[in-house]
Amino acid sequence: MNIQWYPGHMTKAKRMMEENVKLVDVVIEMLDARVPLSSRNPEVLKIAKNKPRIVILNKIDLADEEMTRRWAKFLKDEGAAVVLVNARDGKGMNNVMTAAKEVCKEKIQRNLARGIINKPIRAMVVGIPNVGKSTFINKLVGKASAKTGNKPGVTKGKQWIKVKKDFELLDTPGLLWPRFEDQRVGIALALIGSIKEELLDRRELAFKMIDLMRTHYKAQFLQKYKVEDIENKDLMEILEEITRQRHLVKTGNEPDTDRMSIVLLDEFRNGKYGKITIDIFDEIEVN
Ligand SMILES: Nc1nc2c(ncn2[C@@H]2O[C@H](COP(=O)(O)OP(=O)(O)O)[C@@H](O)[C@H]2O)c(=O)[nH]1
Ligand SMILES: [Mg+2]
Repeated sequence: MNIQWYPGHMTKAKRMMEENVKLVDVVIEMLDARVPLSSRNPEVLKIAKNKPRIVILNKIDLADEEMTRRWAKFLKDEGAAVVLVNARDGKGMNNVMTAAKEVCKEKIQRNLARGIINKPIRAMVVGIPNVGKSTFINKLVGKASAKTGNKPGVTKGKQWIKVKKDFELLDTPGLLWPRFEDQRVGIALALIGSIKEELLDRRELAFKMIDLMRTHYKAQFLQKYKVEDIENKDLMEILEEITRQRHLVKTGNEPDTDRMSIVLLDEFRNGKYGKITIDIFDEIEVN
């Protein structure tokens, strides 16, 4: 977290990943299920061009289930194996190994045909900051893991973690930079806390949040804040109204909408509105 990305960082991260990808059989791309598209870095598709890919939609406990289902289908149709997980409590983690074996089926068969047995599948995890890479690796590895260290034929300095006798993971995940070019993506990533929100106007984030909720998660929002005729009000009006409901006022009895914006973001990030997906499937143009 809190990495400032400069062009130099991106070049270095990309080069490192290109090196590491050569060492693995499968690339595990981690996305946040609330923002499957926004948390994606299209470079992965180029870097992992010829490798089997597993897409992990993580944090499913926070995302809208119907949306997650639709994104999963979309990603599958693109050619990846897709696994839905909650890396924090371990839900879905069992399916990761199955998916790895499935996408590496040909390789395993080729090895067998050549008489190569017991050669572990090797994988690496990649993703932008805060999608849950470390949590996922820790959960996958568990306590039984042992670092295998350097072995002959392995690039010096690379550490492999033995997950199972036939599955090894590169111990450091590949860190990808978020996409900054697209304003929509920037807002989505700031909402989930993946990029510094100071980079953006908090009020703008609050507006986005309110607009998303009144359009797609109205009941969940109205459970917390009572706003009459929410569809027909403008966003500033709604923000002021809920600020008053929260009794956040400045001197002169002015609603302190700046503070309310922070409250709103905190509540969202702490799951106070229930399961919410920010990347709405039908609304986003996929590139
Ligand atoms: N609710 C929820 N939180 C998660 C999940 N996976 C990770 N987190 C949280 O997300 C934050 C970032 O996770 P981390 O593993 O450090 O992300 P990394 O930057 O990609 O390594 C931490 O606070 C984790 O506890 C999940 O499946 N559900
Ligand atoms: Mg980490």
